[in-house]
Amino acid sequence: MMNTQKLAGLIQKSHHIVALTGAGISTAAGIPDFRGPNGLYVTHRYDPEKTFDIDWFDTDPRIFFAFARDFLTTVDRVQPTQTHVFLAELEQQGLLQSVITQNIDGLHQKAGSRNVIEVHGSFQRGHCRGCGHGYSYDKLKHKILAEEVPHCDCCNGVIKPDIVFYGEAVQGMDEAESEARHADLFLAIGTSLTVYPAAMLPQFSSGPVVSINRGTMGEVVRGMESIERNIDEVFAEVRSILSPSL
Ligand code: CNA
Ligand code: ZN
Repeated sequence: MMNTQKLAGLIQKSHHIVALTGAGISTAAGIPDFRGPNGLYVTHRYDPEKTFDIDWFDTDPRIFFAFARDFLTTVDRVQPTQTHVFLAELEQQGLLQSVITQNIDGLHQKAGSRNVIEVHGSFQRGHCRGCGHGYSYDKLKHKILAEEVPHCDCCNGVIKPDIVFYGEAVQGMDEAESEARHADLFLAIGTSLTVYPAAMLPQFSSGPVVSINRGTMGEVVRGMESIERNIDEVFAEVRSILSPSL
């Protein structure tokens, strides 16, 4: 059975830790996930199948931008969790090489992580669906908050943030796969491992795979061990085992 003592031991002897994170790492910061007890699939505050579907976006973008206004306002005022900070510390110590994230909340960067592969994209930029004109975060955010649907200055087309919708190709997958193949320890944190192809990444790992996640998971990765507990509690324990003085 995997526990925090064993996990701390694995972290200590690894040099190329790779973390794959999902929405569960950010729930403690106040951002709802999809499939957790207060997730969007449960509360139906927004319907993820419509909100993040590219065909729905092109049919009626108001559904997505209602969510986006809410999300951007939330993200601006939330702070990274202890676990985001811990992963940034492991990177600074040279133990962790990269964070592959399915999240679009920017909290890894806010916590100080440098090598972040955002396979589902981010809000940091946007592009016009009509003419392809690029928009910076500030410009995009201003338009999202000011208009029901943000329109392009050049062609009046709809501007879409560069996040990956259902029906669109994921980003940085080659790099993510290569990182996974180099991993001597692969941590899947706060992800139900149900969204493909990101959910395939653990199986490429050269080292042990440990999932830190509560709740129902997708297809089991062969040989994966799990700690089914609260994420911040797990990493607070791991951190105090590794550096008892902190
Ligand atoms: P998911 O399918 O919602 O899974 C999250 C998992 O985390 C669930 O199994 C939860 O039970 C578990 N969980 C939540 N909180 C905790 C906690 N404190 N301790 C332990 N376990 C916990 O999310 P995935 O990321 O796997 O699904 C992929 C989608 C969700 C990605 O495309 C994300 O972009 C998308 N998403 C991202 C955000 C964000 O950026 N913060 C928010 C909501 C959804
Ligand atoms: Zn345009």
